[in-house]
Amino acid sequence: MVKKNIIYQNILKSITSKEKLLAVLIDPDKFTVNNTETFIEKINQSIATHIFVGGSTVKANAAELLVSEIKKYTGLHVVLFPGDVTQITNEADGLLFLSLISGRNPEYLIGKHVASISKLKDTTLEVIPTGYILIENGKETAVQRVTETQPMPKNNIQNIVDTAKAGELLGMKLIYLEAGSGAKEPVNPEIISLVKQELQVPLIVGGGIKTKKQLDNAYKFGADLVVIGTALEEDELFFEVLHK
Ligand code: 1GP
Repeated sequence: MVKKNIIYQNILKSITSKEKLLAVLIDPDKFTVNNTETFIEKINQSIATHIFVGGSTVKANAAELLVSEIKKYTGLHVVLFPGDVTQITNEADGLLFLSLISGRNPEYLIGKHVASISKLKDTTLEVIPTGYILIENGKETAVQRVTETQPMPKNNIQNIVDTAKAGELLGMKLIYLEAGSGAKEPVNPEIISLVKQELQVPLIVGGGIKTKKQLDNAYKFGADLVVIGTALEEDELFFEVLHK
C-alpha cells in the first residue's frame, strides 16, 4: 500500500495556524454529473478547503465517475466519505476510513474495513482512520437506517465524550461528530465543546448545518473541520455567504 500523509499533515498545519477548514460533501446519488463544472467552480470560489464524496446509498461506480469528473475542475483535495466499500476509488486523494464507534454493529466497526482491503492493497489513496460518531437529532437519518445502529442520545454528553476519547486512544486520527445528513439541528455546541476539550486529534463536525451562523458556531465551539452537504445541494445561493 502506498502511504502518503499530505492531507492529514495539511489539516494539522491549518489547526496550528488557526485556520478553519470546510468540506463540501457531494453525494453521488443526489448529484447530476452534468452539473459538476459549475458546482465545482462555486466551491473553488468559496472558503471550502476540501471536497468529500460519498453517501449512504450510492450505486456502484457512481462515486468513481463523479470523482474523476470533479478532479478535472479543482485542485482541492477530494476525500472519500464512503457509506460502502463499492464507493472506494483510486481517483480520489484520500479516504476517511470510518469506523462507526457510536454503534455496535460489527460490520460498520470492522467488517466493511476487512472487506475493503483487497481494493486498498494497491491504492494511492491516503487512508485516514476516523472515529465516526452519530448523534441523535430528532429524526431518523440515512446512516441510522443503513447501518442499523442507534445514534447516541444527545443528553448523555459524557458518553459521547468517552466514545470520542476511546476512538482517539485506539489510534483514530480524526473524530467526526455527525448529526446525520439533512439533520433538523446540527450537533449541539456543548457537545462539540466538551468533546474538543478532551481530544488531541482534529475534530470534524457535520450534519444539518444550513446557515453561516451555524457554521461559525461549530468553529467557535471547537470544530476544526465542518462538513456541509444538503444545504448547498438544495440551494446553491448559500455559496454566496461562503465566498472567499
Ligand atoms: C452528512 O455530515 C454530513 O454525513 C453533512 O450533512 O448534508 O446535513 O450538510 P448535511
